[in-house]
Amino acid sequence: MGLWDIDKIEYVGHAKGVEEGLAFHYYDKDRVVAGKPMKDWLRFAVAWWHTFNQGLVDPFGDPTAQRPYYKYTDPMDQALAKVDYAFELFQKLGVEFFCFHDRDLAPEGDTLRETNANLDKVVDKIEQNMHDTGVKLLWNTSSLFTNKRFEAGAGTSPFADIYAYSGAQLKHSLEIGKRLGAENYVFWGGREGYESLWNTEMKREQDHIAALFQMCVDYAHEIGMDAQFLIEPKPKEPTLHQYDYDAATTINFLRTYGLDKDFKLNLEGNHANLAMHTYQHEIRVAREAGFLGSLDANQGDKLIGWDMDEFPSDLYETTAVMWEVLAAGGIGPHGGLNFDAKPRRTSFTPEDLFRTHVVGMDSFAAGLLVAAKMHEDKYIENLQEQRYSSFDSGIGKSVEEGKASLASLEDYAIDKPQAELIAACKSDHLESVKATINNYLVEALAQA
Ligand code: XUL
Ligand code: CO
Repeated sequence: MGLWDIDKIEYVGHAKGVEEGLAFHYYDKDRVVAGKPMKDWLRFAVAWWHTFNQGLVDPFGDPTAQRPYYKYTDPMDQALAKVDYAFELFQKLGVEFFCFHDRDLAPEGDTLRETNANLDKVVDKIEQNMHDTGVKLLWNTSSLFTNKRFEAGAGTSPFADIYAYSGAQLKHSLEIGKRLGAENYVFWGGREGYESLWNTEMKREQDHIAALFQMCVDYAHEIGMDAQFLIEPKPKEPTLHQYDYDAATTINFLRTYGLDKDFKLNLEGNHANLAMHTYQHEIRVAREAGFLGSLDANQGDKLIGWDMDEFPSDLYETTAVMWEVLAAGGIGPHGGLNFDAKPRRTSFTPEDLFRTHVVGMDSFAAGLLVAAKMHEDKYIENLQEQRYSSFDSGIGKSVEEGKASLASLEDYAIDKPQAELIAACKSDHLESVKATINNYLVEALAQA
């Protein structure tokens, strides 16, 4: 049976009699939907930090996770053993990508030189496993927030030694990305922000981190690393206010510093909620501005204000996400769905790691099926076209063609009676739209 006491997860359709949670009912990887196999729309990835390292702690409690490799007590032995467990899990789930932070893989030494040497041993083993299995690296990243030296940030730290260390750490991380053929490279600035404006020079900090990003772009060109660079927005947690607050703020930052040609965004469901947005909102903003890069697949909870990193199970949300993805023709140039998610603290067995991925994969596969049916019928496209149709001719058309002025708008509107203006507004029957979306969910899944 291998290292994990579990069989390969198979697609069973609507078959009964399989153990619930350990088979796919919707994710049929080679099934063609909207012109592409499901696996190519979804490009699932396992997140090393949650799946292999997360002990299932919360701010009030000890870890509860039970993992087979805890029998290796030496940190380096355990780090190397995890590689075997990881690649077997990828294959048993049928996931073709993974993601990691440099510090997820190996323990730190006293100097960066020692730390890099530990890391390289594990990367050697990962490279061999990638070669043997065909599993690919969706993205890697650098943890510039875990170690206490980053207490006040990395690229925005007020301490030049920490800034220099961060650049040095990034350099090696980019080299690893190139070596492993990373499709993307992510920057998440969990400590790039402020706790108080009274001691913070906000613009100076942003100038510093923009310069660091530019150095990364330059170094990637120098070594021929062609991964798509991505920034992952999050408004807060752990830092009170993070500079990459949401998609719109981050796009503004990239344009301000001339980095917009080299970066796109990696958007996460729970981060969107912390910014008081929906996941769909963040994806729409990025998609329409040309910045959709990749997605961290997780969900939050209405009842709690933290980053819960729950595995996705909300079909309404996965449908909305996949509707946007289909509208974009794909997640991004090299994007995928990375499960930046962890089991609840009460789901602590090794088997729960499989169950959580299965629900996440099946929920996105179901969302894809529903959204594809909506696109096939052009349901939303027609609805939106109708809603804005007054801009297709007359005064509306003159606005869209850039031919309108305040004077021409005045000419048009000055003598219009109130009754005519009210008659120009049409009810959108929004509740019926929502009911129709519900019908799509029920019917598309029943037919799947
Ligand atoms: C934290 C988060 C990170 C990034 C990578 O909320 O999402 O795990 O995805 O650093
Ligand atoms: Co994330």
